[in-house]
Amino acid sequence: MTDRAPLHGIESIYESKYSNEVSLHTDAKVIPTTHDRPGFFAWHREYLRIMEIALGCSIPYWDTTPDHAMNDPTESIVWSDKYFGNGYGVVQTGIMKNLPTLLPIIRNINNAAWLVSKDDIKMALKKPTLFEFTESSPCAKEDRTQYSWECFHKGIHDWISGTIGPSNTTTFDPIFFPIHAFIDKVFEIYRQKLISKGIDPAETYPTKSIKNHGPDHKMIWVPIFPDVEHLTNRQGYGHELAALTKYSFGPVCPHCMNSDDLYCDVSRQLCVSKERKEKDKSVITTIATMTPTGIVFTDTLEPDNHTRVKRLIERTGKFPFGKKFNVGSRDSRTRNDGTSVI
Ligand SMILES: [Cu+2]
Repeated sequence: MTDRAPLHGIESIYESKYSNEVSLHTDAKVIPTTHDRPGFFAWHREYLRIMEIALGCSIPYWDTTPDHAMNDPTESIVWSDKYFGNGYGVVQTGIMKNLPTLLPIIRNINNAAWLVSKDDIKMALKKPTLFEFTESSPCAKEDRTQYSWECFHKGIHDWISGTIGPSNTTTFDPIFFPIHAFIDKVFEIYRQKLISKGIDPAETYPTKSIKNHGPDHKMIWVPIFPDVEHLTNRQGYGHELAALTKYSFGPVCPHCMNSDDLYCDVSRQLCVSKERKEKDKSVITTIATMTPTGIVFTDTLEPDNHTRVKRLIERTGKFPFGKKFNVGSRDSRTRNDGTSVI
């Protein structure tokens, strides 16, 4: 059994291990059977488990609600050397820097969409049946009350943007895994809610509008791990798989896990992330220039804000990332300035 702990309190995530397991997600055959329908929850649940076996350690979950609760979530301590690293441009700080990934990790936080809030979670957990909880076709509409839990998750991808935005590159930013562990945690809360009402989630796997996502559809794993057992989607909703993971409680007032990086906003009864430190508000960027005498490297200290992304585009051109998730609503605090192509 793995014990998935919340992000706060865990200071190292992947250490030095990160390899091609990420391509399990990005394969063109895999994407249609793992997104936009109930198979999403089954496949991603098993994927987290495979990743944990490959890493030899458990993945913490990133509960985004303390960041959403800030006045300015872009200044959260998670965008610092202690956690995920810088939020704009190429990731050069934090526990995810210098990973041997095939694509650069690039971010452009807060341009679009949203981070999941406590209200979003409440809204998702109120869905009357698994069908409503998992049905994702209205994500492109503005009305958030119509959103499935999968829709809410798409907002996090698009809020961070860059490498994690499109499904064909998303896993190359390892922040993918703490996000998906959080999504899976809420899926588990919903599953337990059904069980407490005497409903078996595997038995009631949605069978309405489930093209490519049928209950007996076997999850696809490109053959990196030839021995991986191909569970069915229904098994992905079942007790046996769920029993392999346990989630610790997330941050709640008044103690907010006694974390140095959270505080309790008593009036709203919400744990809120603290701001990153001054030293984390800029990043040293090394630029290579060709000169007649050879390559010259110059170090510049750039503020970790949106201008860093603009300069990156000027220097290297737009990155050939695929299509982002199509979500209709956005947090009014996002920039929405059209640079979400990165
Ligand atoms: Cu995702």
